[in-house]
Amino acid sequence: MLREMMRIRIAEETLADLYKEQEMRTPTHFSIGQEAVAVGICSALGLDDVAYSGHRCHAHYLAKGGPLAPMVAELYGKQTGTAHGRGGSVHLSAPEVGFIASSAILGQTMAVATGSAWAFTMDGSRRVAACFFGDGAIEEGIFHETLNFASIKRLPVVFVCENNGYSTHTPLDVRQPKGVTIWERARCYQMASKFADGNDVFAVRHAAEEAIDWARSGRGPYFLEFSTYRWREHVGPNWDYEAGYRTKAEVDAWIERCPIKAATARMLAAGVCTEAQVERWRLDIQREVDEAVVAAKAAPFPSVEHLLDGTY
Ligand SMILES: Cc1ncc(C[n+]2csc(CCOP(=O)(O)OP(=O)(O)O)c2C)c(N)n1
Repeated sequence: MLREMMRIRIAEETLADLYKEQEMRTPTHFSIGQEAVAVGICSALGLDDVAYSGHRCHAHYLAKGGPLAPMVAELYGKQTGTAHGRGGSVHLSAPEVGFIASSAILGQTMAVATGSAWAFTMDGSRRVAACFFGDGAIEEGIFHETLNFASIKRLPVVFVCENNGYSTHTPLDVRQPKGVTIWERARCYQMASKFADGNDVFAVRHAAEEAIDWARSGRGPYFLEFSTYRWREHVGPNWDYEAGYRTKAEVDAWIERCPIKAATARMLAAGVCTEAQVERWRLDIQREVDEAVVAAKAAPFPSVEHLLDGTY
């Protein structure tokens, strides 16, 4: 899990640096700082289980096993990308590993994941669907319709809310009545729910195992809320200390609580890995990311003759 978090971080930081060259033309939502939720959940899912995401989807795609090179190529708009360069950063997909789709329409994939879970129930299979979304997505009507439907049908779907405190630049406490907590709201639909520290990959993993077992054993849906924090701007590669909607002290306090730093310290203290091993991982991952970038840059753009392929 630590290595996977490092892989996501290094991939995103490398892409954020390269974004300034303006060769990637897709709007890009980085999840630097939020890696523990993606890894804790996806490491507890089986290959046959499926996952869905929204606009901030790189970490979920990679953690579910989506291949790195086609993701990078997609960001460069190339034919070798996951959607042949037509989808960009917010439409990643790798069905072969169960990462079915991501969509920038807030809340949309909650319903689609629930549809997958319904199909699993009809087929009598024991597969589980998981769906990642932010705290902003719970303000869409589809959130309520979907939770209600999933609960009534007792579907094997795990809803994963990454509460990073903001919907674009608007904090949760001015969007919701005082005292509202997201995970408790799921209880309105008689749904099992839990809150945990989203910067502690082990806490996420424990919550994920409980929720996935619950759903797989036919007890119905499960709602998880994790507290976490986005370090960079809402969309784009930059730091946004000057944007005025949050203080530098707030951002810095969350950087101190880096999920990778915390997991590394814990594993070193427990003697289950060494600093040399972590450094070797870092170098190997950086090489993998650099190779994916070189391949993406060298790959062709989709050809004009195929421009309308996949258009209906
Ligand atoms: C239906 C819909 N309404 C509005 C938007 C514009 N929009 C894109 S991202 C975003 C904020 C989402 O916040 P959250 O769900 O908390 O996710 P985060 O960006 O924090 O990861 C909004 C309002 C959208 N994409 N879709």
